Amino acid sequence: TLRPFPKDFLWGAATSAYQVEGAAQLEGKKLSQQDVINRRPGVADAEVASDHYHRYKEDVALMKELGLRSYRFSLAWARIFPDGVGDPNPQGVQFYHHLLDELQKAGITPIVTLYHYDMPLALVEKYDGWIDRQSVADFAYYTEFVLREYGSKVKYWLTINEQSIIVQYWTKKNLIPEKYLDDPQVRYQINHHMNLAHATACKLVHQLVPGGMVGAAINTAPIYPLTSTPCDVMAAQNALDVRNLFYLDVYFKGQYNKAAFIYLEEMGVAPKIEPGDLELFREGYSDFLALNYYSSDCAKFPPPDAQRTESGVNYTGKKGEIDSYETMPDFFQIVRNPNCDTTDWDWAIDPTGLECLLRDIYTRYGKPLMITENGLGFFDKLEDDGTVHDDYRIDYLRSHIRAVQRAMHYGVEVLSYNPWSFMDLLSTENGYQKRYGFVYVDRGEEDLRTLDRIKKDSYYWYQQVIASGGQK
Ligand code: BGP
Repeated sequence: TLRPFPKDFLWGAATSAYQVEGAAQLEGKKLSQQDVINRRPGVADAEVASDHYHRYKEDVALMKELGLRSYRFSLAWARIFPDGVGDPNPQGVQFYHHLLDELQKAGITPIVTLYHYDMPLALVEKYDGWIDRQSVADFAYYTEFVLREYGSKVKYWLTINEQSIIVQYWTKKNLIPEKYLDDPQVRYQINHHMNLAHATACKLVHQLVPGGMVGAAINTAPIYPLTSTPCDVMAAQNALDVRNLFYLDVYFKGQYNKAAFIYLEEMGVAPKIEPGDLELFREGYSDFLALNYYSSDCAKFPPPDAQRTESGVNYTGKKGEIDSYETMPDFFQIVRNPNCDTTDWDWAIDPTGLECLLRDIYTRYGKPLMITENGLGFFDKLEDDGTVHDDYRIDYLRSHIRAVQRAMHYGVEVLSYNPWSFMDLLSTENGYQKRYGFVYVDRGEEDLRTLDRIKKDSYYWYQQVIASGGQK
């Protein structure tokens, strides 16, 4: 039998600012990069999202009733500093105080992300955002203010959400200005600036928040060789270095993964490193790693003529749409895992992969881990009687919770589990068609939406899970 979860385990749930708040241009907030993305027709925008900005009290009451011990959310930089730097926006600053106070009254531990894809538009217009090294100093300015303001209310800080996404989906996620899309080095330079920003924020947390703990939130997946041929095994090792350790070695060893860096240099895309950068990496060490886990990957050795390609995105929710995954010439090609079922959006469902990943990362770096995203996107159906029967989501989460428990049984230190997402929110590619929440948000058609909150079956199930300490 598996050892039970510790009594103080933080059972939580997650969201991010632009995906739930709405109020994109209200009460002093100015636009962020996310607010101006040209979303495909029919996909909701961030203007209203789930209207959490106005309904946070109701939402925190629902969290309390659910029994949450932690809540992972992000601050909207452009709500606090509408122009990215300069004068703070008092109403925006107050909003997060109110939210944090409400959470505190409900006995819920906040886990706060500083940056979740939403660069203030002012900085994108001024110098193209993360492409310019000035972004590191501006992020530090924002971070220092935030830590002085909320440091006494927040112990757990997450720096940057999923910086690898920019590198792996460079044309797809609308995060790089168009004029740079053909320059492959830019993606690695942005990533380097994010590493510097991350390290600076870690240092600041250590300086300004007594007892504070800080880490990055990264999307990582275990990478299996497609077959047991030595060249596929080699390709899986190459992919591990480039897709995972290239990020994690910076957080925990203060250096770039050697194999990945040499390969990128040979490709002519390695980032420019200035004197002192690597020292900063080492000074800005992480206390833990936050993992966003949805699925696992498979790798094979690419054919000799293969070109560099980014990963595909399934936009429709019709299984089987994705046939292109990231390819690195002469190094690896990511392919579909023939042994795993997938979600409607072609994401492999693999709870065992989560256990593998947790054990592997903990063995490598020996630092505590937390899960800050994990969940199943689905076309949920609101029944006429106001219920949502999402047993598929319950199955998904139950098997992943068991994987976390198994990893902990074998010695991995996991602090917290925060499924994506607490409530339905603006999915990055599919708006409200692809839902993840325990709480359904009625977005209806434009003029029909009530924005009512409706508890899904998974809400009642997770309530039992938490109440029973993870035994259900
Ligand atoms: C992660 C992001 C989240 C969230 C999630 C689900 O990469 O950190 O912001 O959106 O993925 O992705 P999607 O909305 O595309 O289904």
